[in-house]
Amino acid sequence: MIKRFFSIFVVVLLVSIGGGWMFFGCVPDKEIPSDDAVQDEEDYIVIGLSQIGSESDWRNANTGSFKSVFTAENGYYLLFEDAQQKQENQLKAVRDFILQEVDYIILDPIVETGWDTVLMEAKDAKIPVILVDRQIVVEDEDFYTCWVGSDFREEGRRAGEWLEEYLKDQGRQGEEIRIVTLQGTPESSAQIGRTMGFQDVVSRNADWKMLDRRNGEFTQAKGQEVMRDLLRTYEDIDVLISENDNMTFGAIEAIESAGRTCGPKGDIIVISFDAVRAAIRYMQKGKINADFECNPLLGPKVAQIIEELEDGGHVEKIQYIEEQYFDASMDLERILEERVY
Ligand code: GZL
Repeated sequence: MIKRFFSIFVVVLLVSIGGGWMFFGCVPDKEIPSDDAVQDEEDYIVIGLSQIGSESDWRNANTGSFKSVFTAENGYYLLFEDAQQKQENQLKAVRDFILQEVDYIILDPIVETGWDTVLMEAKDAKIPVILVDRQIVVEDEDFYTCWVGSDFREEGRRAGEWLEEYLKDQGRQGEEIRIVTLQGTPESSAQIGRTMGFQDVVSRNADWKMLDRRNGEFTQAKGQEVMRDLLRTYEDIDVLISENDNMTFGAIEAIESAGRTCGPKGDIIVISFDAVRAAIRYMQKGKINADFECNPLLGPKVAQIIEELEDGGHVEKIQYIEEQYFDASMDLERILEERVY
């Protein structure tokens, strides 16, 4: 505890003396209570949060959800580390948190593998690890206390089932349907689950042809670049499956630059994932047919879990967050009014 208090004190001292350091990025992004708020670190539950990056609107909403909950006013001291989409930065962050003897580690693992050693170190240090959003594959499930997030495979299945119904309504049953997919970060559980879930439905539709699946890295720039190449490679694409909205935004730019059209009145059906506000606006403009929500607002649920653990309670190992989907037939203006991200 002394070591941790000293390190926290040093960080607060550095920030208060060398405020200018913040402008040069010398001090990592840490939620530091104001001086008068930092009485005794025992007053706070110290959280180390390793976040993947800031690659998408979804990710920023996810980060915002944690930062809005883990505040000094709510009794938390948050150490936040942005890994810039690199697993090695997450491994370093977790080890830093262990050295600082945080009370809890929250980890959003960029990919599913490569976590056993660092999680064993956290377990040896008796620091509970709560996994959020993406999932991992480890040799010992005791390496983490619980996981909170989305059922990615179910998201993919729902998208496939929606397309089945849509094609039926359009009178296109039995027609050959040529599909391409923009995938998210390879080996991330979001990519694996969405791809597998949609494939579950493809495999029962003999007329559906999956022409290609390419990595769009969950970013708008890569999504546009890859979609441009797919349009040059395949003449008559009927459906785009895009595993997050930011890739979809890039793909729509590529489709329109190629003189093609998309959405309910276009020649390419666009199905996306995340359902951020900007995507609902694209849907209002008639450019996206359907969007499958991936709820980023995990902060309150994780805080509830920590409170249960603080009270010595038991928590479920796997905790799915509620999700829905949206399509162009719905009252999108009302939906936009209700959505917070
Ligand atoms: C899914 C999350 C994915 C989002 C992308 O839970 O991990 O990462 O779908 C984000 O927008 O980049």
